[in-house]
Amino acid sequence: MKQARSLLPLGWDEEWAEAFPVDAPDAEPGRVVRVDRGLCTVHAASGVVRATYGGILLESIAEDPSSTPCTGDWVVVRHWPDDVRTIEAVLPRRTSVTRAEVTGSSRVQVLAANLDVVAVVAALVPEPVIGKLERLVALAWSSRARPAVLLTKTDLVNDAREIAEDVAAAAPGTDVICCSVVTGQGLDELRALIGPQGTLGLLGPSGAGKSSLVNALVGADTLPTREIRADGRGRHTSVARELVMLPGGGAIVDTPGLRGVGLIDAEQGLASTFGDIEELAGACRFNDCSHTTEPGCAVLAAVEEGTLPVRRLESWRKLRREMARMAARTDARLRREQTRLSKQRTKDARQERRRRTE
Ligand SMILES: Nc1nc2c(ncn2[C@@H]2O[C@H](COP(=O)(O)OP(=O)(O)O)[C@@H](O)[C@H]2O)c(=O)[nH]1
Ligand SMILES: [Mg+2]
Ligand SMILES: [Zn+2]
Repeated sequence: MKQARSLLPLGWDEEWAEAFPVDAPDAEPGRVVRVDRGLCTVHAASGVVRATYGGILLESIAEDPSSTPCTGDWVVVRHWPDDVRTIEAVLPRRTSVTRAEVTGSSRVQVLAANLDVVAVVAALVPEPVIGKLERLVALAWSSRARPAVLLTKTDLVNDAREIAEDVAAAAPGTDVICCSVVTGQGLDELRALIGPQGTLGLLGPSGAGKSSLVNALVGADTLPTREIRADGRGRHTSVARELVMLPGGGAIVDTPGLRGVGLIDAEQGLASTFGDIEELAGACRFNDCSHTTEPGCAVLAAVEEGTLPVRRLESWRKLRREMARMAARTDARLRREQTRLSKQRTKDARQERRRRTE
């Protein structure tokens, strides 16, 4: 623990120290700051180092790609006599923001790990689309970190309160903070939310103001911000996810524009984001009520009474459909793999028989 004192502002604590699997003079803990194709920048106890993947780690990556180090991971760094550094292991993640890998695969990619707060960032101008926010809030919940919503650019609107109230109603149990890097509004509140040892992750489309927030909290221009297009949308550039340390402790991770975010494991997130609907569903007459046409449906009754906005029910349905699609894709992949294996076994058995009769 003593040698890791310099890691305290990055969130190192007793629990991490206990989870650290080795006790050797050439091994030390560190936190991954960024990853560039197999080469990690790690903030280790002894300073910032660059490290490649060690043999054991490569083996476990081959078995399970989600064990690839990502920004925010706590890792074991080994120092070799020739000054080479390798990452030998990734400590079990407390939280992780994941997305499904593109094009039909049901594998997940971990975008950032061990975030304490995951904030969905949306600009007040143009006015945020609640349905899109709800999706990202569900993703934030599914990370197991504390979710928050940051409504940026308050300096551009007369009254942010009404929008903030709509957002708060759509995201129960979530801190909603209105902020501006121009006036400084909300920045103290955000700083307090992170605390001296916490890590904040930012999720949201490009142009929302994420990099500007990082720069405002760091107090220097560390990340490039981009001029916005005339139509108000940000240009798409992919930015490396980088963990930036904050003065006074704590850290912040700016994830790039999350387009096509898949929802694996979002079931839990969905239940939290739509807690009101899940609760109503408990009062439906039928256990397997789909809340579409069934008699005695408490969800439909609430829509009828006007206590549940129909738009909210629609968002919930849309997310459910998306999750069902993802689950089906996972099943299809499993089936394909099973078919391939059983074909291989038949072939092996045939060869074995032939070999015996020869
Ligand atoms: N007026 C105003 N503009 C902002 C604010 N925050 C960011 N912007 C502008 O919005 C644009 C996108 O910001 P940026 O931080 O690059 O967004 P990112 O893509 O989410 O990282 C830039 O032109 C910023 O100057 C704010 O609080 N007020
Ligand atoms: Mg940016
Ligand atoms: Zn129902």
